[in-house]
Amino acid sequence: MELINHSINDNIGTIEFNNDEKRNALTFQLLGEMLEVFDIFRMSDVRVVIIRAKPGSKVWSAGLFIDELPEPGEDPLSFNHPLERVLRVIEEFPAPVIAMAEGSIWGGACDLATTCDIIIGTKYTTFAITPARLGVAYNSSGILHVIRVFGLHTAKEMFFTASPISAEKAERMGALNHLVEPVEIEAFTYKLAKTISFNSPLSVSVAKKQINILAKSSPVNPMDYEQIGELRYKAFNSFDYVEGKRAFQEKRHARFTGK
Ligand code: YXS
Repeated sequence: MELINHSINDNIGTIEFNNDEKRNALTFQLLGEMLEVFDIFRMSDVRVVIIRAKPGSKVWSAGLFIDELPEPGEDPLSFNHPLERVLRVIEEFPAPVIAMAEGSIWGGACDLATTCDIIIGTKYTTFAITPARLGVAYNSSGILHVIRVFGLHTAKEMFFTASPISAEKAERMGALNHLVEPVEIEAFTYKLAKTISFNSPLSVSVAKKQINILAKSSPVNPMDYEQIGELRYKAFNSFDYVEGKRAFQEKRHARFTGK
């Protein structure tokens, strides 16, 4: 594994991002390594998983690696995208998954953090949902994660502005389970994980599954779903989508036209 470090101690599995120079951007390789580690954890007696960046990281993850966004016309967040596969593995993993997020969280990494069962942060743990910065139309499962965790109005503001919301606001919205001092986050997180690991893993895994099933909102009617597909195709087949990625790569502000 190059882009993540992993370990198992006292039934607690840890995944640590190891891609600082690219601000832990979620490359296909990093996501593939996460899938491999979850397979290892599934075959071990892991009762809690912690996903973290290196101590002192100002950025937990900068989201999807923009250079790997596909050409126009191809869904940048398709069902089988490695990030979507990681999110489904986290949701289905029998043990709780804790995001120990000391730094800022961007784009698809917000989807990753909000899919985890518990998020522990510090005053640096801001959340920025960025599709609008890149001309992308996020997928429905990711939008649902954000609505469920932040609430309708805040989710809209996050998608419309692409601006970070503060850790304090995230805690007020219930998106952060705990907001602790940077120097305390590691001890606090592992203490919480240890408490969970001493409980019945069967009872804990059944509770996770039940809560996930019961929390799912009412099914979207097929017509609406098809319309969403049409709208998303329009976005990821647009000039704005090309311009968003190019502007990032050229380190300039994007000039969107809405076409
Ligand atoms: O110039 P070098 O080669 O050193 O590389 C720079 C950045 O280009 C690179 N980097 C990234 N490369 C690809 N994809 C990324 N998401 C990404 N983020 C960073 O890492 C090197 C250091 O970055 P730098 O100098 O900007 O670091 P900084 O500490 O000044 O700023 C940290 C950030 C996170 C505030 C800044 O890097 C940033 O704004 N990154 C982009 C965040 C973002 O827009 N993420 C969304 C990715 S797209 C996605 O997740 C979905 C498609 S969606 O947008 O729909 O949610």
